[in-house]
Amino acid sequence: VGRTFDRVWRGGTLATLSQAAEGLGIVQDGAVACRDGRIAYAGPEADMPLGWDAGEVIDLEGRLVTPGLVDCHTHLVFGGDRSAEFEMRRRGSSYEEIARAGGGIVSTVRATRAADDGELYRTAADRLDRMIADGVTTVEIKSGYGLDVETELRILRVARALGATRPVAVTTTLLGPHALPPEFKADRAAYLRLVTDEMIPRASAEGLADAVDAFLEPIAFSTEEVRQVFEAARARGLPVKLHADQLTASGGAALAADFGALSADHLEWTDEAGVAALAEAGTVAVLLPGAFFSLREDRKPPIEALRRAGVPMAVATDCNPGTSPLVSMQAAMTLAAVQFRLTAEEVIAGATREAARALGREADIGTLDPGKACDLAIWDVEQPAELVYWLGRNSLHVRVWRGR
Ligand code: DI6
Ligand code: FE
Repeated sequence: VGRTFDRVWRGGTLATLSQAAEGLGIVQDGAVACRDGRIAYAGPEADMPLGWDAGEVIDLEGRLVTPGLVDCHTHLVFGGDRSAEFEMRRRGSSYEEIARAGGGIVSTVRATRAADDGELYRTAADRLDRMIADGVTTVEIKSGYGLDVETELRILRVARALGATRPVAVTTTLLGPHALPPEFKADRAAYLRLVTDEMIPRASAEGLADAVDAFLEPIAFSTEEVRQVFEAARARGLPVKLHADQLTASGGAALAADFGALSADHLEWTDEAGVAALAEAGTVAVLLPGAFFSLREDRKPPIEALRRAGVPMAVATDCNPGTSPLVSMQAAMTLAAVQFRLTAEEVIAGATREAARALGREADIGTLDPGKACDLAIWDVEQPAELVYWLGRNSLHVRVWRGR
């Protein structure tokens, strides 16, 4: 008879985040066993099959184990940086003013179009390696800084290459309607047609996009334009996500829910009707405290309403050069707890199980349940609450991805 398991981690406290369990699904004196990169067992060590055997047994020395962190909202691949604008904002210019003056997203678009694949890969890989060192095992990467077909597809190819060459799972999202590119200033409809008739079909045909996203704001795209994009995504069988109600109450949450979106993200200006629509649709609310922090916003997402309505809440970095130059999920977790008053349990679930749900991957990752990918984060903390308490302290002891 072959070995029961490839590897077993024992002698620690598990936070399984199992849907069925109470709270974090805490298991004292727990063990996790993996076989072929999948969790074969997760629970009390005492309940492991009698006479089990493993190629390797690792003593957790009492440490806390959670599912690997899932960063479900990043714009990781881009050229250049926006530190100069960051300074302008410190001197009083608003994000919108800078965008209308031709800065903002469009300035990163120029830098991205000018960067070759190698530079896009290298600069994103540096950020990705830091996320991996922070405990991330799955990351979503959006396009959105190309705004022409070739560059948008190039960004998605770089994202796919990052997932193929780094020990992390990557899901990709086409964010064509991120900003209106300068060359289409006089003809918005033509840019929308480029998105619906070329970007989405090409990305879909080449298997480059796992979802489609849009930026619904007066400084970006309108409800009608986003509807066109979402119809085109639906026609290609691609799920949708939406940057919704971040800067204004634009009915983004309701629109996302209307399309059964995987997630509606930001939500600072979402109202009760939007919350009810999200609850009805089962759409995940993705909270992005890095942008809230960097933009010095003062309007918080309707957390209490989301809680009451039972809307699943996820937390992500929104890593992007303009509004959230944040690379650490651990920091995003602390910011979410402090700024949005989320409990430790809500934040840890939001950075694992609910983030997996926001990617449509809750069947495969996000909890310590048999059959799921054996993606673990093993922490140097005594209490789970420390994961949302420390800021700037990397509490990760060891990260396990697909059993390694
Ligand atoms: N909302 C945001 O905060 C980012 N994109 C979006 O749709 C901003 C992206 C940038 O400023 O570069
Ligand atoms: Fe974003």
